[in-house]
Amino acid sequence: MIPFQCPYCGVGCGLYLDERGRVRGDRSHPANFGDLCKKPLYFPGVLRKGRVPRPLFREDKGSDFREIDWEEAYLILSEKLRVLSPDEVYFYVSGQLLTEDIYVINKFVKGFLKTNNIDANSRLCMATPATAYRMAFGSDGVPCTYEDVDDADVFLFIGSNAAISHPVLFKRVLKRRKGGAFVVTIDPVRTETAEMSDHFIQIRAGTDTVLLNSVLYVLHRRGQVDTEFIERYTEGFEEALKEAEKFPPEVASRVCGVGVEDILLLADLFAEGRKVISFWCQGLNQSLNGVMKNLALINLHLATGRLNGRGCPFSLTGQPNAMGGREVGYLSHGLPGYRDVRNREDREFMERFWGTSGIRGDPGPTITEAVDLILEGRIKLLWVVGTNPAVSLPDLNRVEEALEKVFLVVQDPYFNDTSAFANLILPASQLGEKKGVMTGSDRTLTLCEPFSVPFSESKPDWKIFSELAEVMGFGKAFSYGSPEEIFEEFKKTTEGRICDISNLHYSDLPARWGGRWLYGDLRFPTPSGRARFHPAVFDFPAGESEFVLITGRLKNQWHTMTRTGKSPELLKGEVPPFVLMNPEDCGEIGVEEGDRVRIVSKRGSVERVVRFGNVKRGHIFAPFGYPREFGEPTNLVLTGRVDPFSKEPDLKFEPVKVVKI
Ligand SMILES: Nc1nc2c(c(=O)[nH]1)N[C@H]1C(S)=C(S)[C@@H](COP(=O)(O)OP(=O)(O)OC[C@H]3O[C@@H](n4cnc5c(=O)[nH]c(N)nc54)[C@H](O)[C@@H]3O)O[C@H]1N2
Ligand SMILES: Nc1nc2c(c(=O)[nH]1)N[C@H]1C(S)=C(S)[C@@H](COP(=O)(O)OP(=O)(O)OC[C@H]3O[C@@H](n4cnc5c(=O)[nH]c(N)nc54)[C@H](O)[C@@H]3O)O[C@H]1N2
Ligand code: SF4
Ligand SMILES: [Mo]
Repeated sequence: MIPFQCPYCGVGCGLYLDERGRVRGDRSHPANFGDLCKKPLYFPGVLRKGRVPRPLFREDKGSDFREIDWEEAYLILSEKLRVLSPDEVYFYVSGQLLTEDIYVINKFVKGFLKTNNIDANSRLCMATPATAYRMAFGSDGVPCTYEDVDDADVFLFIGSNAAISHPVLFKRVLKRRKGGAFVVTIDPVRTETAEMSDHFIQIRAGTDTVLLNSVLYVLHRRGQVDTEFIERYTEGFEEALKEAEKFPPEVASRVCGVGVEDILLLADLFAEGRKVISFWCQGLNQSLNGVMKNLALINLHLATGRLNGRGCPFSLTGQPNAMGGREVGYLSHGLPGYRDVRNREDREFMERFWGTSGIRGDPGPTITEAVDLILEGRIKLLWVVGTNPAVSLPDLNRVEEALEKVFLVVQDPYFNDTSAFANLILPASQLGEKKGVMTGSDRTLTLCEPFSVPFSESKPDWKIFSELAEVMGFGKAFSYGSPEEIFEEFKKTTEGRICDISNLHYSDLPARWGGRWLYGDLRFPTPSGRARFHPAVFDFPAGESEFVLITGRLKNQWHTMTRTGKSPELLKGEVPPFVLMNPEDCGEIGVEEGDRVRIVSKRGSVERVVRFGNVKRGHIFAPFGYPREFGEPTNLVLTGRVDPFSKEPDLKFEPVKVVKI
């Protein structure tokens, strides 16, 4: 039995390969107790399909690639990195790498190249909840764990289609529902999750802050807030309430397009439920108003004392190791052990620890800012590891221009849409071919054992960076003999921190940091020791448009389909690229199911086949992950305006027109 964590969603299911090479759920794993969904079943079958066999290079993007060996690849890279200034290079990494991989890359970039020009695809995903958690509780990290599902009696899914995005966790909730728990879903689309809920609130996209403020208003008016909890453990309630008072139910009902009774019901559930868990994901995160949406929801938990044994605001992690990335600090401001480059003590600690100096104190640009800097000619080398920005970043016409312009290194197991723009393609080994850990949504670390030798000449990501570091003369700091040595080093950076894993060894995993409840004693790592309310300000341009385009996920496909898209079983029903539309909206513009339409924004347009669905009037829903092999990527249409606090792009609200072809 070879155990590993599922390479797909953040539920972090423990899996293993049986004697016949089939993927099974690990009964002893606390995230899934043997359960699993369909996607990983087909992983071994695509492990070796369409892989990059060896390093490929072309100086000039007009010419063909030539095969090179690793030695030449390292020489090319070390030469480039020597000639360019630290501000002229940029690294874009991923929540799908192993912790050991990201730790080494982060150390290489922030500690030794001495630049904070690094970001991760978490910028498009978890930057918002990481920001909101820190604002409210003083630290990032989900306060409760999956165990808390098993005795909760009210579940809220807001901006989350967990039935397809986090299926095993959702099944755990459904089990509770059978036992009498009440499930509410809030979404502009009647999703799979909504279908299986007790109550569905079809909200107008972008307006959650108003709805949640209104619930706080009602709770307060009815005397249903937990005054004792507020006084003893929190601060800032009055200011938050003042903001909420702008939104009586009649007002909120109009702004959000929901019933007054929906708002009252939510208030009742928060007031009267025994234990209330709110799950949220990208419907709240990927929004211009994203951090405020998150805070408005956390405010409700604080106002009703819904923490620990009484509930939890539970941000669902998207990628399998985005939590590990947060522990390692891979965003442009982070350092290992939940440290921050802006904090001098944190920098000094890491400098001593790494035996280096000069870690920069200013966060680097985010990935969307880096695209601008490339176009301005200020970033000249971009190194992409484990993400596919040519499909997944917003405003793709602009991204394509930047990818054309920059010296592009793509480190990936597979050929993908981004490597089509590359100068240098580096074959990475993937999960199943390398050892290391990942951390799932509820802070559980799982050790992934390899079940195959690395494909062709591919190497684990940590090894590529360590070997380059040696060529560049960073020497001893990167002379790792195994991933375990890296883990042993990394874990020391967490000693005494909230994410302390310093006493865990590979042999102890799966295990979780932070205990069952991160704030079990209701003392919070804020200066005052109290959790903080924040006024959740609704600042969202209403804008006149024919339709609002929402983008999101497919049930059986993983993002840009480099693995799941190679499996015919998983493609069934998910191609050709489609758009979900309300039949009445279709009637008004003379479109039938099966018609082809063009979705047009200020920035670009894509062609899609119409499917009827229960989408709120005036909204349309399109999956985003299709690579060019299947049609035009959805993100050609998106503008990429960002939340001012988290700098996460809004990928869920694009004003568009729909034109019949
Ligand atoms: N099958 C599958 N599962 C996945 C992934 C995958 O690619 N495929 N990816 C993983 C990753 S990285 C992530 S981040 C997660 C994402 O998981 P989810 O966030 O659950 O997925 P999305 O489809 O992006 O968006 C969720 C819902 O938000 C709704 N929504 C849009 N705008 C609003 C709004 O303004 N308010 C509210 N209340 N709702 C809104 C959408 O209609 C959609 O139903 O999934 C993970 N799991
Ligand atoms: N419109 C719109 N856009 C979105 C979203 C949305 O909801 N709407 N969601 C956003 C979110 S939440 C996310 S998380 C992103 C996801 O967007 P991406 O990160 O671009 O999507 P993936 O297809 O998961 O890309 C992962 C890449 O890593 C490679 N890979 C897998 N394992 C390894 C490894 O071990 N090493 C290396 N080097 N490479 C590896 C895969 O082959 C693949 O090319 O998309 C974002 N973009
Ligand atoms: S629920 Fe998520 S982690 Fe679990 S098997 Fe499915 S994709 Fe993998
Ligand atoms: Mo994500």
